[in-house]
Amino acid sequence: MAKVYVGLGSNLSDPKKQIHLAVDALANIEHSQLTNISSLYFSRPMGPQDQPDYMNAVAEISTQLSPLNLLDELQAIERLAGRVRKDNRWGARILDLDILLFDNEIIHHERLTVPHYGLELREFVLLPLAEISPELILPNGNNILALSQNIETNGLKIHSKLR
Ligand code: ROI
Repeated sequence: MAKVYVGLGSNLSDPKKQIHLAVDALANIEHSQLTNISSLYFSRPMGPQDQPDYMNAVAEISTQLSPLNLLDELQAIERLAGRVRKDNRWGARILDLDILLFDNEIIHHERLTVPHYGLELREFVLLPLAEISPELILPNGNNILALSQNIETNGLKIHSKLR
């Protein structure tokens, strides 16, 4: 079983509902278990500011799937939520599910880069991650708790519990 961390984000179509539905969908992925979930966080948009505020969370999953098979499952959940993948890398989205960490693996594939490139730069990833796994060490040796304590919080706040 691999221990995987998945980032959840939404800023369209009732973001709170989108994250709740996504958590239920994550709990139902085959050959996998949802083992932990952070609180639901309210966050300001990173990137263009002319888009709604976000809801973000981080889930911990144990899986027997390969990284690319898990990616397929996550993209299927995004599609079910109504997400259309187009050229809006920095724009608003109904649901974003990102593989942040996959055990201690370093993956460079055309479809998938792990650890996620934004992991150490994003308060809306580091703080939820530190909430559920403060002892976590990244493949490059960096410590999640220390990173989360040193990042600008940019108005990030806990909105509610998820489970
Ligand atoms: N900003 C926030 N606050 N949360 C996100 O999940 C998020 N996702 C993105 C970009 C557009 C970079 N900004 C974000 O993809």
